[in-house]
Amino acid sequence: MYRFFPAVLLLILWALPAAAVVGFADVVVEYFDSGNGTLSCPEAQGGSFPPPAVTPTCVSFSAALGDDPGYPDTPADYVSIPQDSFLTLGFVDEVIYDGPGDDIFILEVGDASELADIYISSQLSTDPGDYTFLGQANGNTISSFDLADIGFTDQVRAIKVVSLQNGGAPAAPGFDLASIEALQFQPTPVPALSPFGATAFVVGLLAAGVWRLPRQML
Ligand SMILES: [Ca+2]
Ligand SMILES: [Ca+2]
Ligand SMILES: [Ca+2]
Repeated sequence: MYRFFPAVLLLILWALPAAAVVGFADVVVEYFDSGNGTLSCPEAQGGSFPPPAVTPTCVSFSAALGDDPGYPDTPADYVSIPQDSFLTLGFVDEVIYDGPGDDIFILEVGDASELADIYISSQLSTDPGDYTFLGQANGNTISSFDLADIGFTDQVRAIKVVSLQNGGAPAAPGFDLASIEALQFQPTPVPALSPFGATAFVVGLLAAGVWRLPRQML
C-alpha cells in the first residue's frame, strides 16, 4: 500500500484550505471531468459573472470555494461543471446540521439550462455509497435546501454537485457553481498548520513510507 503514499500526500496538500471561510465550502474533495467541457484545464473551466461568459476560460477550483462578497452588486467567480461532471466540496471549519428552515444555499450564476443533482455526506468522502440525494438545484438562482425534507439528521461535511445539463456551452458549459453556503452550522476548530508544520508533516510521512518500503519488499 505504501506506493500510494505520494498520491495520498498530494490529496492532503491539495485539501489544505488556503483560507477557510466559516459558513462556506472550504476544500475540493473530488472532481470528475466528463469531458463535456470546452477546454482541457489544469483544474476547471469557469469565469466571473456578470457579464455572461463569451470566451471559454480556465479557473481555479477556488472560484467555487468561500464567499462571493458583494454579489450581485459585484461579480461572482464560478466553476462551470459540464454535463455528467461532478464537483464535491467539503467543509472543514464548520459542520452543517438540520436547523429551523433552510440549511444550505447553492448559488448558480447565469441564465441557461443548468440543472444539477445535489448529494450530501457526513464525511469528506469520495465513496458514492456515502452520499444521500438531497434534491435538485436550478440555474440563475440561489437554490435552498432543508435537510428536514429528506429526514437527514446527521451532520453534513461534504456536498456533491452533479451537473445534468450543458447550458451556457461553449463559454460556460453546465452548472456554474459560484458558492455553497451553510445556513445552519456549528463552527469546528481547525488545527493551525503553518507552512513549516505542513512541510514537516509531509516529510515525516514520506520518511515513514520510504523506511517501510524495503521491509515490504523483503
Ligand atoms: Ca467553511
Ligand atoms: Ca432545516
Ligand atoms: Ca465564487
